[in-house]
Amino acid sequence: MTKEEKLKQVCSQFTFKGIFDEAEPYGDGHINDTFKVTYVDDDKKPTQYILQRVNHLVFKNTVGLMENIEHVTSYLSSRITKEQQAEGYEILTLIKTKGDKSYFQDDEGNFWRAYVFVKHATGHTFAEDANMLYEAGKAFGQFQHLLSEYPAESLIETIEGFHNTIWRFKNLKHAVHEDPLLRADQCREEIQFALSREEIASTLVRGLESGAIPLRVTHNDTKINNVLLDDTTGKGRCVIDLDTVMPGSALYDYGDAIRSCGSTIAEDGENLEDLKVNFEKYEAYTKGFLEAMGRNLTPQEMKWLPLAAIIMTLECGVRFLTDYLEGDNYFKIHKENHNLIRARNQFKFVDEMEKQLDVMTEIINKYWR
Ligand code: ADP
Ligand code: GN1
Ligand code: MG
Repeated sequence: MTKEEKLKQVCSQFTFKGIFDEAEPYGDGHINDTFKVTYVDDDKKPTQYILQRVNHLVFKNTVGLMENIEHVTSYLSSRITKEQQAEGYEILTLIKTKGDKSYFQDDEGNFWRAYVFVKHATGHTFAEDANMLYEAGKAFGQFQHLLSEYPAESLIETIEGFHNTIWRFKNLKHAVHEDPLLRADQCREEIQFALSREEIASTLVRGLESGAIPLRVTHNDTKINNVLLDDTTGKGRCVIDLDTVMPGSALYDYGDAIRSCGSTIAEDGENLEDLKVNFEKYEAYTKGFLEAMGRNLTPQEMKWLPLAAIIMTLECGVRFLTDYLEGDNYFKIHKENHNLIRARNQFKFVDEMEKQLDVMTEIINKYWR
């Protein structure tokens, strides 16, 4: 069976309307396999859908994960305000299978799911325009605000210890020790950079443990291409990639977003001398996020926002470096040493933010509400 025939067969399991026309790979996520599927009606009018093969090596309890998404999306749909809808903001919507389930498991054990395609909107991997980041911050802030009363204990942890930075460092040390591909010698400086910051990196995890910051329902993967922005108005249209929605910290979401959009170059850019904090983008995202979510945050959360940006960037660098040492099993790579390039980039960003912590704090203070 060709890939196209396989996709067509999978599509036939879902309640898509019309006749299958085509399926093509879509987006540049690092985890799942995503396809844009087109169906046509009798007049050849096309309707698009998103079809995804969930990465079940990453998400081991795929059934529990799909239950999380079902519950969270239906809750969000009941909470979204008329004003938000009027502004074009929408909730990601699952499309059921013909057997009325939210996923289809094929005979090779792969899990497939489908979503309504959000039209005329884009998830930007690198946003040039600061206003886009204001809109992205507002959308992620609104998302978290809408979930602020959701019972966190009813959600499963789709990846155990996902943002447990203490555990992430343990994994790095294990990978350095095992060094299965003899890659450690090539990145001694990066390993040292990370390990010298191990103590500070545990601040958020310890803060949750001690109750200094509250546990909330959070997105946990607030990379900037996980919010679709309207192609015409630039406004936030839909928060996507809900696989990691689970109990977490608001600081994870803020910090991870700054990690992904607050630098002058892309996540895998190699010209590190050009990598600086882009304060215009930093401020735009912060303003949007705090306008939507600031009222919910405690003083301790507000205080730790800039530190969270540093910690989440460090954590991601540690994850890229660990994956590089282990043989690139987790993140999709598109060139040689891709994960090492990404790790170096994240660590340079950490270094820059450490030098700019005072300026970042001043910006937070401007929007403290
Ligand atoms: P991954 O976990 O691999 O990042 P995502 O769920 O983020 O997977 O999807 C990958 C990409 O597919 C996104 O960055 C976005 O460009 C696109 N995408 C996902 N869902 C939709 C949707 N409902 N409508 C339009 N585009 C989507
Ligand atoms: C992955 O799935 P995607 O591409 O949106 C990863 C994030 C990382 C990010 C780095 C489930 O995000 O945690 O921060 O790559 N998602 C998962 O680009 O591990
Ligand atoms: Mg994604």
